[in-house]
Amino acid sequence: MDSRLYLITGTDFLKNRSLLDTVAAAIEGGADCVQLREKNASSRQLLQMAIDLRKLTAKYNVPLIVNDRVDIALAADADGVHLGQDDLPIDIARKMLGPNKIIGISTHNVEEAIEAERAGASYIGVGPFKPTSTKTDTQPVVGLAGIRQIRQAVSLPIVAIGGIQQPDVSDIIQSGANGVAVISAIMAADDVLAAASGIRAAVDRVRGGA
Ligand code: 3NM
Repeated sequence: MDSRLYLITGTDFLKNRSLLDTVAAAIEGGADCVQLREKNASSRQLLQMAIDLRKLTAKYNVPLIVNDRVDIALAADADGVHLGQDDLPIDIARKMLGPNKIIGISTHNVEEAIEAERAGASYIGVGPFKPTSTKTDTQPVVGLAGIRQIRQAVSLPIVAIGGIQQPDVSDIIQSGANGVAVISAIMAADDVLAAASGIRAAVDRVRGGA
């Protein structure tokens, strides 16, 4: 699961536009993976959003990942789940989802990254890259040095996350991350398509043609 621009939803940031239109514009701009993450939604609301996003992402052939909720991922036939360190363990999620689904996990240091690889994660999130107000209970900032250390410790795809804006992207990819995950840089942008294509182009400039 080698994503270059991994979009995470955040309906709190939407300004008078729909989630589906916003995600579609981000995909048009170059997002190649979408994660449904809505901490304040009920199970029923999450399920509906997952079903709607499944239809949209299928049209673009982009994977859909559900944050935390293996049940919602299964019910909506999403491509996988993204787990936090306090969510279900990877081996249990794997049993529930079967061999072909994507399982990502948030990691914050070398030890967690090595354990994720041992447990069979498909990719790891590494963060927070910078301070962010989007998530309140973050771990200490990892910065470029943290990304480099984790890159040396594991061969899993790395998606950097946390406070990332377009000017950060080049250094992040040069430090060994495969891609970047963003919420506010895209969800809160005035021009979603332009924001996404700017970030995606910055990844592609370091990694080479997509
Ligand atoms: N996880 P934004 S930081 C969801 O460090 C999330 O694991 C993080 O939002 C981690 O792009 C974060 O708006 C928030 O900063 C990312």
